[in-house]
Amino acid sequence: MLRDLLLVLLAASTALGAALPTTTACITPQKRPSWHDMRETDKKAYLAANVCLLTSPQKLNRLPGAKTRWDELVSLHQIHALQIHTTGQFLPYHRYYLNILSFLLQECGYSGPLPYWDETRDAGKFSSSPVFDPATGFGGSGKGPQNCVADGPFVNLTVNIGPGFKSQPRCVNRRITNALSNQCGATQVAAATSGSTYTQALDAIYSGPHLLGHMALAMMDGDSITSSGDPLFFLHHGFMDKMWWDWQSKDLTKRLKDISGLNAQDPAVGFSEFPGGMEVESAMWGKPTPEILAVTPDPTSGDGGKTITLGHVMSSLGIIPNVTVADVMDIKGGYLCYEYV
Ligand SMILES: [Cu+2]
Repeated sequence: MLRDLLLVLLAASTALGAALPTTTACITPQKRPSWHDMRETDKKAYLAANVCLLTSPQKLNRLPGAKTRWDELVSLHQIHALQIHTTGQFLPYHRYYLNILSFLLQECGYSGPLPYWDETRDAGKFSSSPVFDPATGFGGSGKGPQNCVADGPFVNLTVNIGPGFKSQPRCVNRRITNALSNQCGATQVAAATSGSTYTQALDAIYSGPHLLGHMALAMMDGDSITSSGDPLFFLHHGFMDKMWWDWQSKDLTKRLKDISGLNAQDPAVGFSEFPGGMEVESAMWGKPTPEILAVTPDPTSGDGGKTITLGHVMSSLGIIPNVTVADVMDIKGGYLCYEYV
């Protein structure tokens, strides 16, 4: 009798617990368009908000070298660089990173969707893409010894984070190489999203369209640590995020939970695209300074070991709340609420 009563009480409390929402439901996903398909007014509003961040003062007072709000975003990438490249964190952290930009743009009055760049439409001929239009795009290939952008909205603007682990004022710079951009075509994208496991998709996206796109654009001196200084970075990474989602969408039941890899670089490997491991690679961009190390989060947070799990905690160091990998696995899961069109 007593046991039956306890079972009823237990069932009732479980039902109550289940009724409590843990996150808001995603009813109307925001539609993220390719740059090609955006209205001119929306393009201009997006670019203006980026310029606003590049020219607004920093707010956190704790990110080394950051002078502007934009610098804080770039600094986050610098601080996390050795945790989020050539590791299992690559795709989830950059998805979260896009969401941080989305939040920051709202501070500058832009609440529209983040655009991405469907690079397959411009593969092999990046420089003639509408993305680089001087009036309604990001401006074109840089000029002069520093490859500073010479037209478009980011002319004469300064980024104070980078190169590498330094913090020095630099112009927004890039150099487009059309021949490398043919690796971002539909065939290559299909190949990058054809694997059956997260590890396969991660490696193929990272070493394929992601890397070749970076090489074709050489944003911020082609620097792996701080290439997000060029606002164009987020259009390229929107495309990478879409690629991951397209891969996930082929088998959501399995792939919304499929995560694997390390949560920080293996020192013997470093960045997979460079030989020699971390020590040799540090000749290119230096090592994290004591100031950077002082604010670098523990890469094993939420994992309890060196392997990334769904419980892995990702940090924006106070720009927006920290989240777990589980929170960003589904772009329509509630914490995130968008789709690619
Ligand atoms: Cu990155």
